[in-house]
Amino acid sequence: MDYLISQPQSGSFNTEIMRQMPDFTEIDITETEFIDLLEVSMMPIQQFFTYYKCAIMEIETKFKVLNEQFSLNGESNPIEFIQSRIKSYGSILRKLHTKNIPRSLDGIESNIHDVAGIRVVCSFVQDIYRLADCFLQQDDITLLERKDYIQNPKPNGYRSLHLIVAVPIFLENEKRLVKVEVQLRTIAMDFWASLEHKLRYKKNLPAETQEMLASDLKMCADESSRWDAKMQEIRNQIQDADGVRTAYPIE
Ligand code: 0O2
Repeated sequence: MDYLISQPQSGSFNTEIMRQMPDFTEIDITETEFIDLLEVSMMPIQQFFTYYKCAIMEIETKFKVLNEQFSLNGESNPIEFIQSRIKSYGSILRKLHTKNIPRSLDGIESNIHDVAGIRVVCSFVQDIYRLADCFLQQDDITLLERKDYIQNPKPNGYRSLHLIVAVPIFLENEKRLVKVEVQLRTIAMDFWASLEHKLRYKKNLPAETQEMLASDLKMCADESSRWDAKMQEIRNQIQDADGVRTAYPIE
């Protein structure tokens, strides 16, 4: 699923809901009544996804604020771009199936942590850790899980810092805590992950070709990791020369 602000898509999830609904053709109701019934049935699902959209807005704003604040210290903005997405119904259903989770809104809420996803892309690795620390210090953010695939890349070469957090959203009569997955990466990590993602979903390639491409991608991942380190080193030297370096150790 591409990271953009996107509406939940219709698809297999809707098909599943429709399958579980009574056969209205066998009930004596008008088309208008049918549409009304359908709207009422869909409402809890729409409401459910709206909470995630609101949580995305909250978190996106937090990163935009940090981006502005960093630039006040005479540094350039650390964030190159932010993307977000609501996980597609198909992708949610696949995860429910793989993890043997009940197909219900409760099942999704409790077990799928990346229904709402935000990707924060920076130029430099140190900015990722600095932003993550500033973000996690905010008293309305609860860290549920941290996976550091930068310090510990996946065997295929995937690198990113993942934070699963809970953020409150304030509604008319209630406050709800909503889970969001934040992925922080450099431009190089993002470039690599987009290409690798395409390979992952190419099922029609011969196994031999898949293996060869995976091995090439691993080499690119190692190379891009070296680039990130070198670019960071160069930036540190430039900042030292300008006297604006903010010492920030990478963990
Ligand atoms: P999509 O299409 O981005 O939604 P968990 O969520 O903890 O139960 P999971 O899903 O293994 O278990 O968590 P993990 O490994 O932290 O991965 C979550 C997301 O990170 C993935 O979501 C991808 O967006 C990204 N990701 C993780 N590993 C890789 C990888 O090897 N390559 C690429 N390109 N992206 C990766 P989804 O649901 O897989 O996909």
